[in-house]
Amino acid sequence: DCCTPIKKLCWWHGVGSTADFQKIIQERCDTYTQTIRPGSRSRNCQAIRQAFMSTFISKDPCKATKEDYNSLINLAPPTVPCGQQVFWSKTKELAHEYVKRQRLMTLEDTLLGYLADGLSWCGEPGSSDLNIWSCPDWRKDCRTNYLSVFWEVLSERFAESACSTVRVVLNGSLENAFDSMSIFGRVEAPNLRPQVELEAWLVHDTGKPPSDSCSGSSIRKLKSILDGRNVKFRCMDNLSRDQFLQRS
Ligand code: AVW
Repeated sequence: DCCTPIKKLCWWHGVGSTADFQKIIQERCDTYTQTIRPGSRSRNCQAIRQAFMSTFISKDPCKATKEDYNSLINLAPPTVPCGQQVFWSKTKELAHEYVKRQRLMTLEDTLLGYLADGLSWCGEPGSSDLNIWSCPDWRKDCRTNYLSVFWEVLSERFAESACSTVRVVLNGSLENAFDSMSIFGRVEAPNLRPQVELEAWLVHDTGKPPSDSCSGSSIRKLKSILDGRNVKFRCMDNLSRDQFLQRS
């Protein structure tokens, strides 16, 4: 059994909640609203922290639903100005480096994405504490865990709000730069609105040949998902990391 109670705590296969989760959320929220985007509509960070906690505290960590996150996301929808949106898949660090040099934004540049970036959280029934020992693993325990559902529903809302031209940074050093099982593949690409234009950039490790290209089967699959939604598509390949960042 994956959930043997040890000292009343379920023993899951994933990492436990980040230490000082509440404090980090509050501090990141204050930093974001006061320093990073002071121009943005003033937000109540205490209310956001409380709404975040109440999404998962005291709940079965394997029974997260999208609805659990609705009220939190409605407090701070992950929208960005038209034409500035950047998606990534297996290129997190590169995409963040890229947007820093441009006036562009990833999900982690929106308030909720910024708050949760790299953190882990889960609760347990009958307790008002976070489980700091372990949280459910997507593969070994359950897909409907609070962390996975959070990124899925936030990504869905982020993609639905896209307008004008948006970009995705894909990993050209993988055999399949487009992964239809990733969040970008399952959630973001299929939720782009008609008339949006997606620009895909296939970027490979500097000093190595690329392993996938715009004419490969993975990108054809992406193209067919977009065709079905009337989303325009452009694809740029054969760029090394250095070339990609220098042209930015
Ligand atoms: P992946 P995906 N902090 O590299 O296309 C911690 O295959 O699946 O890319 N974990 C995160 C974060 C984050 N900031 N973001 C996603 N995750 C999880 C949202 C999530 O479970 C952005 F807008 C994901 O499956 C990207 O366009 C995995 O880590 C897109 O989703 C990364 O897997 C990247 O997701």
